Amino acid sequence: MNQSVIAKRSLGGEIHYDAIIIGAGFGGLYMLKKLRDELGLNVRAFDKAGGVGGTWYWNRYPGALSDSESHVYCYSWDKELLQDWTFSQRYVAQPEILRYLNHVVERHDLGKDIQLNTSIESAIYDEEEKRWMLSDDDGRHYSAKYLVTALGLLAATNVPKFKGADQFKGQTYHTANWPADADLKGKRVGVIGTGSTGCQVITAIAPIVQNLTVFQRSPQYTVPVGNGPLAGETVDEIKRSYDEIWKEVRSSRLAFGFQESQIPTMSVSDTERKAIFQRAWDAGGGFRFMFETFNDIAVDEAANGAAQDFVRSKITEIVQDPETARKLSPREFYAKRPLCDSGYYATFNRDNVALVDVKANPIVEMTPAGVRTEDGVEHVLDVLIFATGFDAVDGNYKRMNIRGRGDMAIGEHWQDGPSSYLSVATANFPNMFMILGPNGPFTNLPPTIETEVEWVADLIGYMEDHELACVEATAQAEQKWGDTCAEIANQTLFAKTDSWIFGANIPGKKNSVYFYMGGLGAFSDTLKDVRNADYKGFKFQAMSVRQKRVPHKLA
Ligand code: FAD
Ligand code: NA7
Repeated sequence: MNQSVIAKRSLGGEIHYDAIIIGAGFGGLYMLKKLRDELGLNVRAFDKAGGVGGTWYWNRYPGALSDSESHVYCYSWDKELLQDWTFSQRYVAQPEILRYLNHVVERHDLGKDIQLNTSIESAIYDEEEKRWMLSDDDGRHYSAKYLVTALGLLAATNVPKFKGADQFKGQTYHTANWPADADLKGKRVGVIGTGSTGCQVITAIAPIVQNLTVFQRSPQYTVPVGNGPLAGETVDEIKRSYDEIWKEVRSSRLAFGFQESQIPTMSVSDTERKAIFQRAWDAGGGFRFMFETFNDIAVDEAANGAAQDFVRSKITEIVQDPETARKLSPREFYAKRPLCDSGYYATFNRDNVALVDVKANPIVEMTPAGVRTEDGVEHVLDVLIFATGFDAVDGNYKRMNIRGRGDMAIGEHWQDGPSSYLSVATANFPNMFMILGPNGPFTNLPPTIETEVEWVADLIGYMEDHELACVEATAQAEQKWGDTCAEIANQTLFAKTDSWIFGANIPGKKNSVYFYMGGLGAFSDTLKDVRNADYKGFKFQAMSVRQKRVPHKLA
């Protein structure tokens, strides 16, 4: 932006916008498009990253892959792009998703309104001005009537603290902060963590490193991903059917683009059940295995047990060493985010891969040479990879100084666990709209992101049309939505299993409900109902005469 424009906009030292968006991933980019090009607002998006893409900018570790199928892991709103762009595989790897998002930015000329390498440190609501006042890590100040936080659900890294961490002389990398110059070829490498990311990185690097030590705290159920190029006819068929595909996706529970099963697991014979699991195993896909096979794996213990038994039988079949197979076999519910992989269990048949069960034999410290476990063994390493996941959902909110009405910090407002009204708003934080805020749908995420962005854009449009100064969720509406989310989540086995989905992966984090598990279709219906009922659960304030006379809106 040229200096004279900055000077013109800078009234009290800050640069004024109608709306500020934090985050330039799937959510922030679409929000920018909607607010700028459809509502005509003066908008700025910020990201601390050096490029756009969010998740796909940061997670550059070997093997990083979206396990949502590529034709539904994209935007649906640019119909021409759906026809023009062809993903190379059924599931696409990080570089291709990043290329796609960069292409969207270029195509819609979004870049000129995105400020990269800028971390927003604080966002404070000025009740008198009815504006958000923001500061970045360089001491610059901004203000906006609307604040949209698209901070990412899985974006605040979790780096567990180990005694002696600063003594380690080798390299340490977190998968979500992967350096461009990381070189693992021929190195002695350790990986802590066997979640989705751990499974991907372990499988990808095993063939190139000298030796790999996997520090596993919890074994995982994972099924083959079944990746590969899409046949030309399949691509043509998808492109022809996109209207129906999105309609189905948006009204489904999981938004993954497949028919969710209606059959209870125990309604078929043992033989038939195994055949259904086997077909799903052969076809690939973690969410498909859990939700396309039967309709009750996530809610019924016996059904869940059948799925567990099937995966455990595969581990025994694949892994040659019985002790390694035993360690790799989970015993708890199959009720974390369902994983899929490109040969994870078979990786443990390699001579250069060792598995350390750190539940039975915990890491006691990091040493200058590597990692020491309780049995006294020092695992000598050149590189230690943290595939230890994220402080999910509210992590990035707590890392910023966000203050709403009465100077209330968001951490204080969420001291009993994060909450929201419809995932997009929270009481006491007027004109702040969250994309993928707490208690949003647990789904393939781009369709949920689009649903939330479109709804928020409608609400902002409504406010502009009606000359409203601010909107805020009521505490009662928020409480009721939280109760609904808890009621649904508590019917699932996910609630009985420790993972990031319930905040159980971070020591000291409140184990509570972070998602609406009623599905995207039902969520969208609720959003429509709320809008049609004059935004019930929200309260509005009209603009004062002064606010009407001196709008901050600048050409
Ligand atoms: P993000 O892409 O996370 O973007 C948030 C941005 O906000 C980041 O760039 C961050 O730098 C920025 N930011 C945060 N705080 C600040 C601040 N204070 N100042 C400035 N900038 C800030 N989802 C699926 O549906 N299917 C998948 O297969 C899938 N695979 C995944 C694999 C991995 C390895 C990971 C980590 C996530 C995966 N996800 C998947 C989830 C993925 O995060 C979402 O699908 C989607 O990319 C989220 O987009 P977003 O815009 O909401 O957030
Ligand atoms: P996850 O699923 O949270 O996995 C993190 C892994 O790291 C998991 O195996 C953890 O074991 C392990 N972990 C975490 N802290 C420690 C410590 N202190 N010691 C040993 N092991 C530890 O994160 P991912 O990045 O794999 O995936 C998150 C989502 O991002 C994923 O679902 C995709 O949507 C993308 P635990 O299971 O807690 O015992």
